[in-house]
Amino acid sequence: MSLLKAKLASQIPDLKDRVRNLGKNHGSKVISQVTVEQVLGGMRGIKSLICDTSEVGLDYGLVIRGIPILELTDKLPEDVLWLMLTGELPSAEESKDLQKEINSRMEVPEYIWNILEAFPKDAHPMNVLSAIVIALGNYSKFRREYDKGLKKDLYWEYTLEDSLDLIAKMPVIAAAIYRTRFGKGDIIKPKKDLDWGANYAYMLGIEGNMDEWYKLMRMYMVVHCDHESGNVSAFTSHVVGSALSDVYYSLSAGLSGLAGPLHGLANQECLKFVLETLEKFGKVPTDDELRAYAKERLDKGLVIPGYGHAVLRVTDPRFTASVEWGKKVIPNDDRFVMVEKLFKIVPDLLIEQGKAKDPWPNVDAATGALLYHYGIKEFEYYTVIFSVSRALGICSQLILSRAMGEPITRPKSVTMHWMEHEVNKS
Ligand code: HAX
Repeated sequence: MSLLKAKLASQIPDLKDRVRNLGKNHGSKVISQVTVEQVLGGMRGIKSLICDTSEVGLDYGLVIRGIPILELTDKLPEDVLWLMLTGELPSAEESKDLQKEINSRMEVPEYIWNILEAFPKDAHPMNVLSAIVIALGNYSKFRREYDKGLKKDLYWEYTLEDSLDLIAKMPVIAAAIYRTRFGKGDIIKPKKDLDWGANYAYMLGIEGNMDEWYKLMRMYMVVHCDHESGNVSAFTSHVVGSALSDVYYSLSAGLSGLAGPLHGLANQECLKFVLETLEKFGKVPTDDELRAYAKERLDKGLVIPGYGHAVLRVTDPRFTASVEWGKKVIPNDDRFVMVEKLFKIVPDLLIEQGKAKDPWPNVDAATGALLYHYGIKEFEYYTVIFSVSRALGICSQLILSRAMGEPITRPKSVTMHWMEHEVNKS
């Protein structure tokens, strides 16, 4: 048994007890009320999900199991996976064991390469990724065992098995999508002696300062890995998983949500906006030029990608992590200079416009400039990199949800007529 599985097996009985006690002793306690505005406004702020892997404070951002994300940026992504699942960082031995476990599951079945080949050359990389994740589900151990009559107590074990299989294969598939889709040459196989994040960086086939590139990729994988469970991708995966669909179906559904421009696709939209601006001005524009250009965009009713957030009301610490990296390593790169200039200009413009509740940069505002510098210039690919990282959080949430024995998700909807009648009663 892997050390991670053994650790979870020792912790899960207590988690189950806590769930049972909460329901039994406090089941009718009110913890949140719902207003009409919240129903009309995308369910903002309604406390209706349990997620232990991480929490997001509106005035401090992402905290993973009690540790602010900026204190985790030099950790290995697999160590953060362990942290999300168990609540503790792993020892050196536990970390090595998890790495070994992941490395032993990286092989991708042959039929997946045929599916990859069959996609049209102009397919969006997220479209390809979502489809391939579903296709991998043919090997779901959870589904196979469920069909044989799996006991509920063991759901989490096979969800863990599927999750480790899928997490191991994500970078292999994602790198293959990059190389095939953008004519980069043959697919590169993983190296057995590299950690998960560095292996992904290696398989993309980038040349240059590999040590720095590996470090950047590990940091990227850590900062994008989770953002509690109400965001579109995690919530979608949770809902699909609650029907006992396997991890492959659940993650693929979540990634389809991540592919939306208001969510993870903002990652590509940000660099697109930066490149278009540089092209329009033929140089880094002055502050006044950039202010006028961004305002024109707002006046046309378009969003400024990388700014605003449904929960946060401060600069996203994940943006800060990328900017700190950029300041150290690529301070004079035009794309990075643009990121810093936008940070100086956009919040005031959004405040002046008075619509966005959060005028500050989010996770997506800076990473594109870093990836571009290291040679990943095809911005349509950026959300795939985000997805590889987000698989860590989404899978962790699914494993813990099964461990807690959560039931199928089924909120109540109401008709417009019911709502109008209800508000006019009082
Ligand atoms: N530029 C222009 N207008 C913006 C804006 C931005 N960056 N952010 C919010 N607004 C507008 C909204 O479009 C909305 O306008 P309408 O009333 O005309 O519809 C108004 O301000 C109120 O929106 P809000 O309540 O502040 O924001 P929401 O919670 O509804 O949405 C979003 C949050 C992140 C979707 C939003 O801020 C946005 O569209 N930002 C740009 C896209 C982006 O960067 N997305 C990535 C978010 C992080 C993430 O999930 N990454 O994966």
